[in-house]
Amino acid sequence: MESVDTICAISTPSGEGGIGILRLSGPLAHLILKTIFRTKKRRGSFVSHRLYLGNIIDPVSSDRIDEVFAVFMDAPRTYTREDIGEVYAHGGYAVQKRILSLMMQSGARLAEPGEFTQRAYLNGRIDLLQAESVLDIIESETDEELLHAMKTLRGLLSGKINGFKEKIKNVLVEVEALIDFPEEDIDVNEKELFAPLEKVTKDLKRLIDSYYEGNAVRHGLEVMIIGRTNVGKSSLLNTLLTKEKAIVTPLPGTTRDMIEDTIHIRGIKVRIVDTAGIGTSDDIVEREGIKRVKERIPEADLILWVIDGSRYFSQEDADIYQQIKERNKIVIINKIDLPRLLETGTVIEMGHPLVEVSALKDTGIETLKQAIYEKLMGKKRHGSLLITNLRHRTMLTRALEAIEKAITGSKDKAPLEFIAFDLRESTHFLGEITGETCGEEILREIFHRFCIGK
Ligand SMILES: Nc1nc2c(ncn2[C@@H]2O[C@H](COP(=O)(O)OP(=O)(O)OP(=O)(O)O)[C@@H](O)[C@H]2O)c(=O)[nH]1
Ligand SMILES: [Mg+2]
Repeated sequence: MESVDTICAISTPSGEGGIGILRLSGPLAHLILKTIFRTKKRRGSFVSHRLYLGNIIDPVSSDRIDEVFAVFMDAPRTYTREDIGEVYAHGGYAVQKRILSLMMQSGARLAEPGEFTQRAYLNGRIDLLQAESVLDIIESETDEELLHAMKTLRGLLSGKINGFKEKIKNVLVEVEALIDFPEEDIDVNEKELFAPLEKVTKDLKRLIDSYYEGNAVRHGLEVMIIGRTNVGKSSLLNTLLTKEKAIVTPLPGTTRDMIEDTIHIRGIKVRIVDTAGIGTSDDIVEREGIKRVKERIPEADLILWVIDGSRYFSQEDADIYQQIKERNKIVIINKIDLPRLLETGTVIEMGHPLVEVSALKDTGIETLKQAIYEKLMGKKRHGSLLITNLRHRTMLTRALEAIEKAITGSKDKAPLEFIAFDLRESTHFLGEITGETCGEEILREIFHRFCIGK
């Protein structure tokens, strides 16, 4: 697809900075840059991919706007596969705005969000999966997220999906041959013919399953701190966050609303939620707080159940246990810096693991973090390729369903036309992930999530 116009944008974040980068892409990119960029010696001819020091000059008033570096990059060895011009200016707002408007006066149009990457995709330099991973890289907060986004950008996930597609297509070709030339009486062993699909099904399932971990890497998981009043829930939140986020007082019933913040544990984003102490209360606000906690318990990925080690196990603790016993949980005995009154035996039977901490003295917190990580991620370390995007999971699931239908059809001796249809469907869904068979609507939605200038 040929893009006709030339786009421009400021690619660095707005505000003051050391440098500000402006970009042009399209057939007029070099011409426009030459109109506004002057070096001492050189006029008109620049070697591709080489950095030149010079000035940005207003071609109408001859005003000197800024001293900059500029680079001309010839298509197709560029990000968009079009001619690209870039300017490294001083990072001030006025400077960048002025240069941008000179570019526009000289014939460029302001780029839409993600339009450079969209052109890279439309011109076949990257597929849709890779384009989306560019956004993931920009938005990565943890090393782990970045690692997975980079793997996708390198095309590893695309390779895997294309591999599935190839295998399905090979089967499809044979099925179509059988449909087209039934009279040839080709000697086929149907079992052998459909065998590769079983392996594709297995691999697809594994990839779909990786979404839980992938999603954890990408969006984080929710961990709720639960317990009766005054056991030190808010203190624990603060210690985990290493800041005084929640109010802590010696009075029971201090926390009423849910208070939450995010920490990173070994590359996983964990949203920790402190809650109102569960118990019987006459206070209407506290009762509402408790109601909300109970409603949210089923949504949490993990419960941290806090018990006060310096007090006896109470009926209230036992009641709370009833609420969370089916949940993924860690039992925490807090206040171990105080003399122990809690009978640990009772608690050990109630859950595993059991972690002893002092939120006040910051003891046992590393062990707790390790336990949180293991409880959330389990043994599930796919390590290799993960899917982190709901759109991808949906399409993979549809592709899987279509293949399973084809396999069932082959076993039930369904007409070959039906089987061919299902196989074609599955390759179509896989194609949507990489953008090969993707509608305008989806493209627009994806690229509009980008910032301008990327
Ligand atoms: N000695 C000791 N005191 C602690 C520890 N953790 C919390 N406390 C104290 O216990 C009291 C209650 O702490 P909070 O963190 O407010 O307890 P909470 O569970 O959030 O209480 P509510 O919000 O009322 O349900 C405060 O006086 C804390 O200083 C601990 O590990 N050791
Ligand atoms: Mg509290």
